[in-house]
Amino acid sequence: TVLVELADGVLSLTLNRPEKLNSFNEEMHMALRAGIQRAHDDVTVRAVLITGSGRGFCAGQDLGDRDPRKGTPAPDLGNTLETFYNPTLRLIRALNKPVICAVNGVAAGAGANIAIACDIVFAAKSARFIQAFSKIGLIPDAGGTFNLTRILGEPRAKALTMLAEPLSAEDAASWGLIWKAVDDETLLDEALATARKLAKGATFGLGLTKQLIQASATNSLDQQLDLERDAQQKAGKSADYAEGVTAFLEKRAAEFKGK
Ligand code: LHQ
Repeated sequence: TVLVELADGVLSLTLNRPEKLNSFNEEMHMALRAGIQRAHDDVTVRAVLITGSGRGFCAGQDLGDRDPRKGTPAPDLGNTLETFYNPTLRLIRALNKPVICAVNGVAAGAGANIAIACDIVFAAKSARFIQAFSKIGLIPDAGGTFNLTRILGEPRAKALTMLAEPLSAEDAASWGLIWKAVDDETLLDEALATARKLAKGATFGLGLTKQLIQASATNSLDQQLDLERDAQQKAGKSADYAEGVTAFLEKRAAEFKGK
């Protein structure tokens, strides 16, 4: 349910249930999580690329997994989040390596919010982001209430989630919700080129940068200045910093090792 490929330091994870628009069943949840866990554990992985196969990126939870018409008791969705979605969200945010997302088609419900939780998001111009939850009586999960509100502010976060109207890739980019909307034909090449470039970069420093920016959500300026001091101290002792300065002085391209 998830295609996994490691090349040039980039671990590509392709959601692969195209006939269901890559909506999440339990197997796909566990496969995606295993992929991101591998990125944590494997030092040869220096960047991650998440995309979807077929015409969609991800339609959120597979709603065919449970059918209220069959009279089954209401499922415990809190448990579903705690067991399946929240660990994946936490793993993406905790990973000290850049996570690039290539949104190749519709991203709905938790599928939209997992995309938004990635570090650098490209979307095909034909892709749409739909906060579909309100249409079925649910709340925006997978970090949606946190990320949408921080990125867009309350007015847009509330309208997007309550109205569940599709947001085009170009609007998502102009609203600052994603990095770039690109032509459908070039999406994967551009996202992969970016992932490869980052994988060759000073990834130790990139991991610190990611954590600092995420920490700022709940910190004061004073707390961030303290964090910057401590992180720069670590970055300053890294082999990548020594190599970066040496390469600059020698007027050549740096060869970073990610440590
Ligand atoms: C699907 C799905 C799908 C199954 C398309 N499931 N089959 C929820 C509950 C539990 C715990 C915690 O969290 C959550 C979080 C959530 O993610 S809630 C939100 C769940 N997702 C949705 O409500 C989106 C449902 N899908 C749609 O609204 C549409 O399919 C979109 C707008 C995504 C795409 O529309 P179209 O491009 O017109 O495609 P389609 O509707 O024709 O879908 C293609 C096929 O994929 C179709 O199957 P079929 O056999 O008829 O060809 C759909 O039934 C299937 N599919 N989404 N979530």
